[in-house]
Amino acid sequence: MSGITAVSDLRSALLHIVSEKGLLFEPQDVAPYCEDWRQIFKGQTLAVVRPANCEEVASVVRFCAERRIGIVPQGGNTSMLGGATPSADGSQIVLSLSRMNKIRELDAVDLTMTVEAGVVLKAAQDAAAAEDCMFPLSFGAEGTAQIGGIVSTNAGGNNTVRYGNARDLVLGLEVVLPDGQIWNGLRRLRKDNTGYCLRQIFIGAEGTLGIVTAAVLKLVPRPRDLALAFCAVPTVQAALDLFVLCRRYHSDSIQAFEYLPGALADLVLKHFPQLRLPLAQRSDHYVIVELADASAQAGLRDKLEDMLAKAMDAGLLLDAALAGSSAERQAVWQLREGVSDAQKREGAIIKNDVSVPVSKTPQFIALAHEACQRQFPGIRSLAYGHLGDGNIHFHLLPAPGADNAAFMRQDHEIMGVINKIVRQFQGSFSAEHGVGCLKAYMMKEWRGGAELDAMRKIKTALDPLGIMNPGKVLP
Ligand code: 2HG
Ligand code: ZN
Repeated sequence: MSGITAVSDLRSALLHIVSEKGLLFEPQDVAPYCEDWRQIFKGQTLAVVRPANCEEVASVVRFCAERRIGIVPQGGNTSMLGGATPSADGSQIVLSLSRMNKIRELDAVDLTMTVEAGVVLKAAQDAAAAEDCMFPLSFGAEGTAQIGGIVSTNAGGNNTVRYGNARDLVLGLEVVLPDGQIWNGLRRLRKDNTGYCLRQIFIGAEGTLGIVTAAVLKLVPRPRDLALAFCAVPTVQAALDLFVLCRRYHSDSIQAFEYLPGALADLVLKHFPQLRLPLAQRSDHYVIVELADASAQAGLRDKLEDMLAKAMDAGLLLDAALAGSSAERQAVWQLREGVSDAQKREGAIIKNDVSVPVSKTPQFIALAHEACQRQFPGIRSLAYGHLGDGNIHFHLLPAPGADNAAFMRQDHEIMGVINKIVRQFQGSFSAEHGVGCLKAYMMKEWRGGAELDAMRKIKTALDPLGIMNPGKVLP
């Protein structure tokens, strides 16, 4: 059989499973699914398959297992690491979950919500809010990222400091296994000690062990009182000390504690001139602190003001602006969440999403800045992120006037410099974005020996044919 006939046979077989609405193969239709949003990975695909339900996903998987075709699951395509991009040889299919976007159930007593994989995070948040609840996961790409991808990368974000990451917010899963069996683990139990905790194997597996088609998410009561301050602080150490102070007085209320260097705020304001710095004076270091409470009478604004006064007395604070309305609060979050897009507009960028023990963040940031300048003079380094989780996004931009392509070719070398320091603090090279294909080569060095061996055994046991998101996570 010729290659062309084989491909058209395959497409008609897939068409039989998912019908016309569920199959794309024209170059202009599949193009958006073949490139990541950062535009650093470009693949090709046999077809983009968009099943309407779990049974269709299972049939597609069974079909691909029979023919040994690699399957690349894809949600909102917001992976930072090429985790959802097909390979360049065009031998794989992209399995998009975006048509599976139903909210199946929401129970305000159980504080649970059962959603399909293609539900966009923002839609899940809105559905929870409509029932006076909150789904607390929140990050810049929430208008695009989908639950399946979020679960599969164990996404974190701005509220992890209080509510944990995806792993902590999932009670149950529905997964199509690599042999096409459907595992219905959509239990919404707070306690369930029946053997291995299977769902946790799929959370963060980036689609290499099976396809998450639905999840039971944990909700919390919707906060009725919120207080947010945008603060200027003298140093990163002061930012950390402010976090510790805040935790001492308000450990139950801290919902977000974010660090932003002045240079990064400048960059966001450069690319989004409609945004405003909430303070009269520029600073080299900013912190966003947000408190939240389910009670409308929690008096959080006064509490936050008191705490900031203490911080000022202790020399930890230069200035602070408290959001006086929800519009002011949103404006601060727009500034924070504009960071990824502003960096993309700026041009080439090498990203490190690392974590170290919270106490070590100032030291880590200082050492990493120094090492970068020493080894790549003129390079621009920007460290920011979820200080309350010890999760720092340490990003590198080329020196002004440098050649972008040549800079990007140095990515392994540059990431190596940062990661050497991360190791000094027993940190992780991936805190919340996953491994994808971009960082799979690091797994051997960081998770070698018994740990990688166990991971490989799990992979081989569940996916002996190696058809699930090949080339991702494991080297
Ligand atoms: C954030 O914290 C996200 O804003 C994205 O994790 C970070 O653009 C990035 O790499
Ligand atoms: Zn982040």
